Amino acid sequence: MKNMLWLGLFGIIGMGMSGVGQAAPDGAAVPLRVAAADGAQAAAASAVGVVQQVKPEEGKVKISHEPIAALGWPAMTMYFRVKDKAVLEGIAAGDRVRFDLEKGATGLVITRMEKMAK
Ligand SMILES: [Cu+2]
Repeated sequence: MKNMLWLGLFGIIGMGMSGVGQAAPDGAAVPLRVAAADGAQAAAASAVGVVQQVKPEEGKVKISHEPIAALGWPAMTMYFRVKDKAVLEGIAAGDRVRFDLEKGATGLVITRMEKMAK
């Protein structure tokens, strides 16, 4: 995994230096999200899942999420806390969502959530 990432970075740097490379014809040049770029931020991850239950008054949401590689988590159904209850506005059970996680003082919290096309 790590080796592949480094190879990828080398490839991008190489293209930049050659001055030739725009996007590769086959679309291989997917923009890398380099998490290390903002090292001051708490470790964060982005994930996708389906909302099972929303508890706005408790600031909690139950999500069946897909695997989260950045955390080494498999797919599972679990409760998350939200950093701010406003995150849950307009969110209902059955919604497919993309959400961002941030490591706070009391564990992981959801900082942002958006509905996806079903
Ligand atoms: Cu989980």
